[in-house]
Amino acid sequence: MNSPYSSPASSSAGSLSALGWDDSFEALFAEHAAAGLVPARVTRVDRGRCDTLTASGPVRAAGAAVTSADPVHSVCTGDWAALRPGPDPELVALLPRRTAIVRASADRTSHQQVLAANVDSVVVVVSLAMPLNEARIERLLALAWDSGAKPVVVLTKSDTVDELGASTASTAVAALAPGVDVVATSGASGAGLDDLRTVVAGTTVLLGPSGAGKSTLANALLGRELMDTSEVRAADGKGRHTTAHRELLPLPGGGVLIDTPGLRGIGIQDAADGVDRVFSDIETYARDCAFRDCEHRSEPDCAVQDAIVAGALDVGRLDRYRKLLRESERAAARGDARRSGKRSDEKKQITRDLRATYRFRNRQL
Ligand SMILES: Nc1nc2c(ncn2[C@@H]2O[C@H](COP(=O)(O)OP(=O)(O)OP(=O)(O)O)[C@@H](O)[C@H]2O)c(=O)[nH]1
Ligand SMILES: [Mg+2]
Ligand SMILES: [Zn+2]
Repeated sequence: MNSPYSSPASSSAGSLSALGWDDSFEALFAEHAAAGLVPARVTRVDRGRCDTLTASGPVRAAGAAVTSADPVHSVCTGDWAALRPGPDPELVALLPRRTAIVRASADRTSHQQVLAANVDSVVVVVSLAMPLNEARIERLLALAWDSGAKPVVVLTKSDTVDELGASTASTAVAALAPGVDVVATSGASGAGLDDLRTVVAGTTVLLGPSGAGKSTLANALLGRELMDTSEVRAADGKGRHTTAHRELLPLPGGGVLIDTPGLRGIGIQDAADGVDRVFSDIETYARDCAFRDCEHRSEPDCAVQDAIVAGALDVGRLDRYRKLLRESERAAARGDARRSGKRSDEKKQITRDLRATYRFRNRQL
């Protein structure tokens, strides 16, 4: 990979704000500043070492002090950290995360994994060259909503379908994503990139399966070939997991982009709020059901079943909603059981993280 950091930072406050630093982070940092530490945004974590960007340029630092047995409390791409400068730079603390994209870890234990921290926009990347996978899009949107960031769906590879194909896919995806912008782009031709730039801001993360075109889109937005890409497999159109690390890269017009490795499975953690946002169309119908606790199965005067009969709602979507809610509830129960057996200082940390998240959400409402 080429170095994305060809020009050293000039004025420190200016360069930090292009990376997402603001007054509220500054206030949280006061204690660290008084201790002689400097703010650093984590761009990549690799076996305990962290690449960061600071006001005076890139710094590679030790991350042992910000790595914990529970992955949710370990340093992650997008974190703001307090860095002790010097010949052996070290990250000594993490600022509370404003948003965090958290999935259930792949092994389905009660552990969770943070995919990216302090994200403002989550781009769910969907390839137009592959059949639509509704369940995957809904899962990614649930993670995105639950993080507190703004979700956007990008349909990539628009050059591989005709106009009718693109508009049919857009309509189908819009029905899965109430309240979410859906933008068609082509990393190959550059089509749609300006539309995308108008709907994302700040820190933007690209999420999606391998081969969807995340890194190609990243390069198009960066205006440089910074991320490696490779052909999908001819046999089944799946990607080759080319991107192996989450990587934060500054965008030319300000703001930053986080490219991520292709997601294999997307386990939902305790994300009931996010799930409800994704399926807000069903929630809206449900308000007109005769019974407040209607399960939308065979109850009389069920507005959700009426919508299915009228062709306004796909029965598959109702099934997927139920499945995600169940998964979220099970994850919540596992998390409760695990947490109740943990040391109290860790509980306090979790509460602090949640409080920070909810403060941000309330500000957004
Ligand atoms: N025709 C066309 N091909 C594209 C477009 N975007 C990506 N591709 C191709 O799709 C393949 C996969 O693209 P990548 O950008 O590597 O996909 P990725 O999502 O980063 O995949 P992983 O890193 O494995 O997760 C490459 O061969 C790209 O050239 C596009 O807009 N149009
Ligand atoms: Mg990639
Ligand atoms: Zn009902």
